[in-house]
Amino acid sequence: MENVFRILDANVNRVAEGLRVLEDLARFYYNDALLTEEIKEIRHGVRKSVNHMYSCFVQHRDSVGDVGLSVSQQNTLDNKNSIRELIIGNFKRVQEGIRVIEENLKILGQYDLSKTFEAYRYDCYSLEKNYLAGISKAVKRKLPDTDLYCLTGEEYSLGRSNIEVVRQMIEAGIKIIQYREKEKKALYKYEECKKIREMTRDAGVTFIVNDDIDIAILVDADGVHIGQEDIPIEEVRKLVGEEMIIGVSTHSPEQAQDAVARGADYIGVGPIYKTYTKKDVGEPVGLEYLEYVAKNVSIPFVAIGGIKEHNVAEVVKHGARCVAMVTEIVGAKDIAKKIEDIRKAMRAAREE
Ligand code: 3NM
Repeated sequence: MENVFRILDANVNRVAEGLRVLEDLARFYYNDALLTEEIKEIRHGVRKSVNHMYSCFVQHRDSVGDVGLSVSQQNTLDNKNSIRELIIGNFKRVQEGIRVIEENLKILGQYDLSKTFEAYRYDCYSLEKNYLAGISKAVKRKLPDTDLYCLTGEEYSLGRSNIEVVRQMIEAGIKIIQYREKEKKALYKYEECKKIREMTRDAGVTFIVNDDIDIAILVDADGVHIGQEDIPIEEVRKLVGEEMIIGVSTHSPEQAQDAVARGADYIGVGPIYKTYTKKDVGEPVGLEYLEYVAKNVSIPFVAIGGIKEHNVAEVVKHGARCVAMVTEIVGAKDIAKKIEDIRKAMRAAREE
């Protein structure tokens, strides 16, 4: 019977520590005050409800003599590859720990207290659901609410490297940048993305990698952008997890609805005008499709394809809050001035 206290002590600590991990992620990683408060309440509740047995717990504690310690230090089953896995792992630990407490309290004849823990376990099940939904919201928050989305294109960059062009984009205050290079070998793309990831992270700029899911994962990009003939969105999600942004190029209302239903975080809408930058893209879809998306699509969208300083006002007037450009920006002699002029034109169009 004495060792029941040892089991209770170990599990109360396990539960409270697991809850603390979850609480700190909610607080410092996701800045979610509501979740933080909910978890804290359960954690305090757990500690308080066994307070009357605390001295008994400590008396029976024998961490040095714990036969499970060396086993746990040797196995790698506990490795966590993502924050999502860390969250799920800790919820399981908490729920299992509570179950052990419930059962052992029954042995001690403390049925009412056992019921209290059963209620905590159910609270944790619904908390886990809310927590995971909260992560998806956090992903959306990483998509900046911004006017200009810039893409690289070294062959149009007047002899400047992608790194140099990205540096100038960041200096000009661009908040989202996509690395897009169709011709380079993987090694060079990887090296460039690694560098751009560093630069964008330092500047608080969202970084998206086109097509190469492996590179996006390896450099810890904020997102990946895929086309209609790439791996299906659900499969990409399995690879990148819940926290990475998935953007999808769409060219028709059907494709837009399909991308939303399958879990895209934002869509590209285009090509609005004729473009020679994307080699395999069809004829322009025009402003009509853009208007459709502005009225009917609830997730963020970005207009793209042949957009220039001289026609950006028209795009804004047809419902685009964010526009993406390749050649107009990377091909400008003075990138900062070009960005400033485009922004001026967009502001004027919005105010008209
Ligand atoms: N995607 P530029 S059009 C990368 O319609 C890309 O999905 C498009 O380049 C689409 O600004 C496009 O030089 C190229 O026209 C955009």
